Amino acid sequence: MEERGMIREEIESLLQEKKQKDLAYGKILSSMCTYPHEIAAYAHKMFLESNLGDPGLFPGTKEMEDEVIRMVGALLGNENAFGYMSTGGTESNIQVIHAIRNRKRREGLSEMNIIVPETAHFSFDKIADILSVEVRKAALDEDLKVGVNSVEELIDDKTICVVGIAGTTEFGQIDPIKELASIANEKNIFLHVDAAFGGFVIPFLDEKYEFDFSLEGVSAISIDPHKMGMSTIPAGCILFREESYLEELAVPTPYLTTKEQCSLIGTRSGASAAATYAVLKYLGREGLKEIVSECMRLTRMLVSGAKGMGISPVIEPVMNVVTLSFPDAEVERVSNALEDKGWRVSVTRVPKALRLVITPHVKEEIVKMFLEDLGGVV
Ligand code: 0PR
Repeated sequence: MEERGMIREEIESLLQEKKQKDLAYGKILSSMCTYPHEIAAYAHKMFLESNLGDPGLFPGTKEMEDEVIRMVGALLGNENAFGYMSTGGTESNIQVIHAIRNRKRREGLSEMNIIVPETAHFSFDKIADILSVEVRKAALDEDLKVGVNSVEELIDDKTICVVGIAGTTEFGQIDPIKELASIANEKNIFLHVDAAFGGFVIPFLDEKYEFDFSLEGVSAISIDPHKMGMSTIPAGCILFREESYLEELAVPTPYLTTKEQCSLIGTRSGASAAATYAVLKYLGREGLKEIVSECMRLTRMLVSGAKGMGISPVIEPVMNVVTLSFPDAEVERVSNALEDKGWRVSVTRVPKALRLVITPHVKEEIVKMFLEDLGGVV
């Protein structure tokens, strides 16, 4: 830092310069995030100083957080779910496993494992490291859903949790949550559903999937307003069916306005709670459904354009994620050539494929332009 500050105009031009270096979302097809809705940005700015780490000072913001948890719980089959707004899917996943780990440790278990699909997000690798639980990866079936038999084979008397994914990061696939829920019920194991991406998509698809608290065996869900919920970053939600699991996370906070805290982080953005509250109230289920329907229309348009060039999807898209198959070495070449044309795309691990996420900033003209460039490249 310099000894003397700069004038405002200089700062503004520095900021402009940096902003120019960032990419606009327009040609980004690799991101699960998008522009926040205008009303979310408005609310975020209005509550910039609000800190949910000390909610007694910001009771209005706290009311909005509680209302978000109620609205999102209701969307996911249980308006009486218990939880809080996290910084996103990573924190939510960590805290769910943290809660069940604490419960089992109190009950005297020392070695523990959890079972996640091979497609699980890398936040579960962080969990293995931070929480010292073994993370076992279950094999997939041919549709890239977790194989229920593989999950069952991995379960032993040290298994404290099974994880299913409702909207996998790489393929947008939905695991057979109903089958996982019946295993969880039968064996009395905690089932966590990672719906960080899918939570704001699946309820609005034409096809109906059972994946939420309406299934008795589902004990917890992660869902992220900062992905398909059109909110600002950072906004995640962690939801438990039973309050007692949230209490496993409580730490006493003697000198604050509240007696205890359950979040992983201390100081916590009230701005993104306000943003989420505002955008969910503004759009309602109808507005969210419209957004998802348009993403799905463009997803189908993209897939049929690709098929017209002889390129097949790895799976018929279930959600707004498209993965296109190429011979192995060809994927890298295609993805590099597209990047040279200004697109941002990604490549999946296994099977290797070109991955495109059709988030709300992806408009019809963008899909048409992309298909033209894809045609040129292949
Ligand atoms: N669970 C699932 C199923 C996810 O897809 C993700 C993130 C997480 C958990 C973790 O969420 P947070 O990153 O909010 O903690 N999936 C995206 C991914 O890793 C996140 C992302 C978004 C990455 C935008 C890049 C990007 O530009 O691909």
